[in-house]
Amino acid sequence: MITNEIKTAFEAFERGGSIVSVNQITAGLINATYLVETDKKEKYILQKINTFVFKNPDELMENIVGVTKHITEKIKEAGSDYKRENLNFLPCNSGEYYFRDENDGAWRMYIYVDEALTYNKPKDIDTFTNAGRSFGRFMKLLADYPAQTLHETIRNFHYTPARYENFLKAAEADIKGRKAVCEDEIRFVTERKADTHKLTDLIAEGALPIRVTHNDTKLNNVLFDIKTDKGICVIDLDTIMPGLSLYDFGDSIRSGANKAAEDETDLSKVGIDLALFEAYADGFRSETAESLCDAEIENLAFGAKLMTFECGMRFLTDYLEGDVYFRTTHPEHNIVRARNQFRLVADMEAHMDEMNAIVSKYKEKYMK
Ligand code: GN1
Ligand code: MG
Repeated sequence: MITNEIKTAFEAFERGGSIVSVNQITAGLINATYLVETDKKEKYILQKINTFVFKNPDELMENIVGVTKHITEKIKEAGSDYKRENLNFLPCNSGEYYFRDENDGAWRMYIYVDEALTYNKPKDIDTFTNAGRSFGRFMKLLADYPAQTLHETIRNFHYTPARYENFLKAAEADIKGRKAVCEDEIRFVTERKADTHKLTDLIAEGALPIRVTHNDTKLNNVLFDIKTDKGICVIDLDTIMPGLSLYDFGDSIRSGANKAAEDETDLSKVGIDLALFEAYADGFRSETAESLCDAEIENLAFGAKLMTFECGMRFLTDYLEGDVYFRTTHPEHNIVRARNQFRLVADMEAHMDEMNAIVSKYKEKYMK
């Protein structure tokens, strides 16, 4: 629907032409995303930034513009098509890369990548290998980007010990009176307290390198080519921050190698698909063969478990706090998601040896 606020925001980017259609894309859980088509047959993605989640759009866009420009240079050097293999953000009439409307809404716009699609579930094994390649390549393209210049767009985003503290506070406050129905889930989390600081301890010891990472590597954050089914580029760049390779590997496994969707209610369908785990490990390692150190490789499988655990804990926290963060479609949505993620964690624990064996296999294949 072409609302006045969408029209005003679009016009701030001075692309000329008038809007002929607007379609909302609801795959993401955070921002409001619209595909806008004009009478000049141009297509754009117009996004209203969720400023409850991303409190500082200036810093957010500074990160994104810096990183996408860097990637564009790399793609140009390689003689490839940066208009397709990267997101191209547009400045608005003030020269800034986002527009503030009169109600304090923050909007940004980039050129729509045509003939592309996203998957919520891998279509087949190859799709997921290609997703691994795409996120691996993304990390590689940013290997020489100065991580210390990036703003922390969400504080402590994957700092799991802080997520754990927030969870404890939410359970303690129990402002919605929901604690009684999730005692089992609360126990599941507290029993795994030791896991929450395993990676941060390794960072403190200097054993794991800090890299520029995407941090939200859901399968549906990769654009695939309609014709070739190869990954074109990665999207949803809001959480690019200094991080661990294990976060990027781990969140992809969490979201794409689950046998079921993250909000499947029938928990008997939930579990780790080892063939998909292997496919992703192969794709990711093929692009990171040169860069990952032994301590990273040794923790890839654990990273998958930790990202799943952390996400489940975040869903549970949001449920306890009254669904203020993630987009939900019904009151039980967050607790359903939390139960689903914890089932996946338990299944990964049962298959940890197999997951580690797969990682070792690809360690040999991509030996430096
Ligand atoms: C959110 O925006 P989207 O839907 O790609 C969330 C991720 C969660 C994911 C769970 C900024 O990702 O961290 O893993 O939902 N993004 C943010 O589906 O919090
Ligand atoms: Mg997304």
